[in-house]
Amino acid sequence: MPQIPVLADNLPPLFLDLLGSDYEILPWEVSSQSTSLRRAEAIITYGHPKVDGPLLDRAPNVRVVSNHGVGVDHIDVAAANSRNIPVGNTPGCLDGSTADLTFALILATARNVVIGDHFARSAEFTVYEPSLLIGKEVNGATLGIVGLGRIGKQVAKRARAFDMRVLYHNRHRDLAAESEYATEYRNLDDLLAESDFIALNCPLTVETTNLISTAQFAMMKRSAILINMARGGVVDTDALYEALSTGRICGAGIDVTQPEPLPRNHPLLRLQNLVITPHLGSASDRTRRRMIELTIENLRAGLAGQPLLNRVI
Ligand code: 8YV
Repeated sequence: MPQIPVLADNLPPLFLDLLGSDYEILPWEVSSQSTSLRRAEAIITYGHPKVDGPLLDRAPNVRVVSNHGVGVDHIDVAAANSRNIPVGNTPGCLDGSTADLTFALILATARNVVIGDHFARSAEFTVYEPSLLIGKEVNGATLGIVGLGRIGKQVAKRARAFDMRVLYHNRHRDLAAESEYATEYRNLDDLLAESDFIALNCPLTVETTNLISTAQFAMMKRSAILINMARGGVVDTDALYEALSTGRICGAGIDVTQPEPLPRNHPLLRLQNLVITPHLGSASDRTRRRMIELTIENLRAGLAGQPLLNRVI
């Protein structure tokens, strides 16, 4: 059987192992002269390489785009659908892992874990001093979740174990989730005003781009801590810098940025009241394996002309 040519970028050894020998992996070369694109029968997006209409026009044989991950803001899904190319993603398997990291950032930011780690290793730590690095208490505080989808619900579940009061904002109220996760619906402004911690767990869409900007920071408590596990584009980066550097809010924990990564000399990276991780939401061993498996299942189904396990519409 000849190998099926698949365009993909930088797949790790585990991905290549699980793919097996049925596929020829073509390098991510997408210029107008690209032979990879002309030959490819499928595309795997690993990381967030851009796939748009013009790229698909240069790839006449592609039958499926299989995305490793849930967020598909780097793929023009409408352009793919209009060319009858299904786009698959991997929802479900990364909710727990991403919710875990949401909590890691809540705790790290509130309780000075990173700054405390640096201090505890430094030459300055010579005497224990009880008034050192007093943080914000997480248990018993109010958490506002923006985006009570699969991941948001897992965050709500963890928050209950921390005895937190949980508010949420969604495009639509979700009465079933309100009773299952003991959450209370708020419009966005009220959620921002009432919450001690605000966790962004929504997708990046036209509606959520720069959802949190200067006006929204102005509504938050001065003691508030913002957590962004969604996409960098949900928060206006300049407004975030302004809010953190002027003390408009107390702190932020962010896993994603706009742009990503930030330029290495970006002033946000010098702020002590920011904890930042390099887009690690789903980066845990079991989850990553399952994401790869689902990406391959979608790929196989698409190539066979069968319905994808998870198709993005
Ligand atoms: C992945 C993600 O890191 O699922 C998502 O939307 O952002 C992450 O889980 C990413 O998609 C890697 O390909």
